[in-house]
Amino acid sequence: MSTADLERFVNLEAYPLQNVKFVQKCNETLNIEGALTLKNFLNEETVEQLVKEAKENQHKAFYSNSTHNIYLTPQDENFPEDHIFNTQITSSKGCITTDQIPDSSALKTIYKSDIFKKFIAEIVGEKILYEYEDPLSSINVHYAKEGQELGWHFDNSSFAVTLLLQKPLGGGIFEYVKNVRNSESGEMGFKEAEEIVSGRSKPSVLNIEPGTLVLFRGMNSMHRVTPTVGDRTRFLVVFAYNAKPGVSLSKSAQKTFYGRVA
Ligand SMILES: O=C(O)CCC(=O)C(=O)O
Ligand SMILES: [Fe+2]
Repeated sequence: MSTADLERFVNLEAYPLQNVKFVQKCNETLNIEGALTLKNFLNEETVEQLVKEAKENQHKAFYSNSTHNIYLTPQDENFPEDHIFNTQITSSKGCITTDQIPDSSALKTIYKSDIFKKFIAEIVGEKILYEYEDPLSSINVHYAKEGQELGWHFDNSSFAVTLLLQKPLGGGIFEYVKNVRNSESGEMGFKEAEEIVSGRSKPSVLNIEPGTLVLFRGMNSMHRVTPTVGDRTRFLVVFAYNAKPGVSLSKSAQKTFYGRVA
């Protein structure tokens, strides 16, 4: 695949994905800030087309409400009920899966592009990135209707790639605090996490517009998306990759996130 395929959708003039200096700058920003945002990564026509597709497929979305702790793990009775480890957070959203996105979609061209994958890999310090083996998990579109939100959490994967397609009238703000925990050393970050959840510590905010590409390290940076306000639904694409080939999302996670198993 050449740049010609990507050029139809991605602003390669502003963001030369194969330029060593540019990639290095992105890598530095991600490491320093914990997040990288590339505004107008998608061109306007592509955002419009993808919003249209997202609307056409919205009726297929699986809506879930869940309560979870910030670590997305089961409760642990070795900690008191009111300990931050056991504090229950609510999240609610709709989601469609890779197999529900048309093969002709720009999302599939970008996600599968060797140039794009290499760009992301270099920024996050992996050699090669692979698609998910199962037909559901590689590309998801999230829908957050009025009142829906993603509560404070850490991701299970070391990095996340997202594209905002439609911004709500109010709310839907991405807030984060860098390096609250250290999953490598096992530092859980209880004290800081408690201050964030209770609202005593103020998070950073990412300014994300439709067409912005976001890369963030969600495994150690605690983050949330505030409730959508107003009747324009938030549409957000998540691209998920693996550092190894042949990985599928666990069947239980598929059931929780998608309401079905591939
Ligand atoms: O909706 C977003 O902007 C972030 C999504 C997210 O944090 C997640 O899916 O884990
Ligand atoms: Fe997340």
